Amino acid sequence: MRIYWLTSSLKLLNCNKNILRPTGVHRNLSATVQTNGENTQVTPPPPVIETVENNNKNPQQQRALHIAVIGVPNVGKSTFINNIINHKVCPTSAKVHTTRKANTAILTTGQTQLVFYDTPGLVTQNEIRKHHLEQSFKSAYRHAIQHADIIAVMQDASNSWTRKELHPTVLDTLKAYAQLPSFLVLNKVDALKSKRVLLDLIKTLTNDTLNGKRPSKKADLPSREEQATAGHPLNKRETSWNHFSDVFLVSSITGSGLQELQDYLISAAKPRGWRYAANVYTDEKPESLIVESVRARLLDYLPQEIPYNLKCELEYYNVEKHVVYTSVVVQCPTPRIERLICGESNGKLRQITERVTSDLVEMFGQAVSLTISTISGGKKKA
Ligand SMILES: Nc1nc2c(ncn2[C@@H]2O[C@H](COP(=O)(O)OP(=O)(O)OP(=O)(O)O)[C@@H](O)[C@H]2O)c(=O)[nH]1
Ligand SMILES: [Mg+2]
Repeated sequence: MRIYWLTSSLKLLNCNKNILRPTGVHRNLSATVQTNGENTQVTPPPPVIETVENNNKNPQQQRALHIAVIGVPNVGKSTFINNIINHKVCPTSAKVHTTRKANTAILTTGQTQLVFYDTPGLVTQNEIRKHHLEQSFKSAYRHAIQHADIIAVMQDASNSWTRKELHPTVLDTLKAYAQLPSFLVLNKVDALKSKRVLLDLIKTLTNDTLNGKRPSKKADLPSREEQATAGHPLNKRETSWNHFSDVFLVSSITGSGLQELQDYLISAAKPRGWRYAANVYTDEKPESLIVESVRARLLDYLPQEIPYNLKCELEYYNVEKHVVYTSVVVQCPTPRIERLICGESNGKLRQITERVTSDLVEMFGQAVSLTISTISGGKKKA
């Protein structure tokens, strides 16, 4: 098992700027404009990114690795993926449950294509019920893992309440897919006052299997009976995993440690044809990225549970002369909540709109004209 320390602060961002030219989300799908309930097909927008220079067009020489990134809500999975591919394709927010379905993010460099599956935070059935989450929450990460060659388990190293234990949902997932290799990513190390806790944390989470004496196959996992006779009471909750092949310490925000992780994944890639063209960063539809970006910023700007009860819908989407024109409607359950979103003289809504617009400009690499309107009790307010 290897551990990767923080040695390469911000290297990734600098390095990738050379590999990937200024970019946006590639889309070759025909856009659908919805106006007054009618669907009109419009010409697909031109690709908005420059093609990454790729000298390796021969599929025989291509390599690829598909990585499922899993972890409990808010550990930084989406931020990590955006920064490791050096491109914003996954909406993020400071609140939990920002990602609601599996998103794909792609990095193609040299001969290798890395495909990351961003997943919703792992939740129990009880949490799904309690927070009115869609059942797709569970199926989304299953879908991601089923398509993955390797699992990245992300843990928030800065959270002193949760960092010492792998959540039961994470362990259940690892057990269910024990045939897949996995590695541990301790994220948010920038937020730690002292890095001294990290070594203990690694020992705890890996069950001190750093000395290389760990079993590597599912068949090697001890049975419940063996655990009991080995002095592990059956009712003792498991909180660690013996089978991580590596541990990485990263800060997805500063980029620290991401270059090593990228190199590791590139070296683990298998000889295999690429699933996506070299100039594609996501297979997500732009319409869906727009709605998810609005939703993510509403989570940031509105207090407590309020944003979770809002419904966002795309009203219009079109690309003309390299400008994305789009509008999103936010359905509010009550006029009071609508007033809260709009703020005095619509100041808050304007702020949210500006913030989402700059997110979308970053995503698409194109000018964006966005309108967000609110609706409550059937009355619309732009
Ligand atoms: N300090 C610090 N904050 C981070 C880091 N990575 C992510 N965050 C913050 O953590 C919060 C959650 O980030 P996300 O990327 O949305 O987390 P997530 O795991 O995708 O969350 P869900 O989609 O809700 O499961 C955001 O406020 C991020 O800015 C990091 O390395 N350091
Ligand atoms: Mg997320």
